[in-house]
Amino acid sequence: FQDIKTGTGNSQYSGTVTIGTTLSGSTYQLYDTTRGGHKTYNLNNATSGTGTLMTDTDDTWGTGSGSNTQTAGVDAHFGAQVTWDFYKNTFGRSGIKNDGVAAYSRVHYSSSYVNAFWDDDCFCMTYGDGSGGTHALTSLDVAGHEMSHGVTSNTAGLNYSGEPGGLNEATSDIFGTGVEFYAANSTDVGDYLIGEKIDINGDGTPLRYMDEPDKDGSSADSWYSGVGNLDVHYSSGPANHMFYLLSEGSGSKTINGVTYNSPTSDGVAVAGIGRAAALQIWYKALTTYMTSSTNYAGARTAALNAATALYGSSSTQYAGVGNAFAGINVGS
Ligand code: ASN
Ligand code: ZN
Ligand code: CA
Repeated sequence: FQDIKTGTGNSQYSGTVTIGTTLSGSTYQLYDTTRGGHKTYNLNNATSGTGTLMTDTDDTWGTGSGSNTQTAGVDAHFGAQVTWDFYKNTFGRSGIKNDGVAAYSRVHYSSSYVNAFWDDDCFCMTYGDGSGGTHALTSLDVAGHEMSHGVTSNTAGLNYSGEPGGLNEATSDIFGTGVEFYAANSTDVGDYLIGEKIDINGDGTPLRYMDEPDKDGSSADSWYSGVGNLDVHYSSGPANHMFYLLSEGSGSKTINGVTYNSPTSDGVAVAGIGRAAALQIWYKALTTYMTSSTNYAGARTAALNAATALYGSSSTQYAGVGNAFAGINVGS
């Protein structure tokens, strides 16, 4: 028989979490039938196929024998679960294709692989174990980032190069951050840093900073002609920066214990409209107004159109979009 269960997961990055599982016969599976049928598989260092569906005897995952193997599965399964809930409850979107069907996740890809990636072809998520196998790439903002690539593919379809590529990457950072804030548990309080838990630089610093992207030494803070020649993970900077300014405003601000100091390109102070409204505007811009070739100027128009549709053209939200884009040197 099959029975819907909620297991207990001892994760690496999100504390002790409740995860959707299934009891099949006398074996529990990482199979969440309440969220589109999401399953988490163990690749066991392979680089193709689906490996084996992760199973357990008592529905308490990540402790006892096999804990090292199970831990990454817990984080990946939880990441897909929170990402599903975030899109459903924030935007009314039911899965990556909005068809009620979940993707699946694969952990333990290759050996000490320092990346995670979404694949449109398998419609699946894959996670490496990280350098030395100690920091799997399974933190919540990374999971949300990667699965948001699937949402972008199935909506605006932003090309993965030039300015559209930067907007594609920023969209994943924006919604990955939305997922992290949405979780709001004791270990995922939410921040405007990307990958702060996976120690990808080996010195405890995050991968990216949305408040001031050039703090990573490579990302652009603001738009300039030629920004599209950067790697898409650096040309994302201006859009990440715009989203921070739109949400929180410029200058110094401490949120959940992290202090940010966000500049504007022209030195003119910008007021935030709040993260909730900023997320709604970016989602509507992505799903209604952007196309595969949208560049930074087009993103400004798309976001203004979204603000008009959601709040009206006389709204503080509409004005906020214009001000935030001005703060990254787009429009005026
Ligand atoms: N983790 C990377 C990303 O989502 C994978 C890639 O390069 N596409 O950007
Ligand atoms: Zn990405
Ligand atoms: Ca983060």
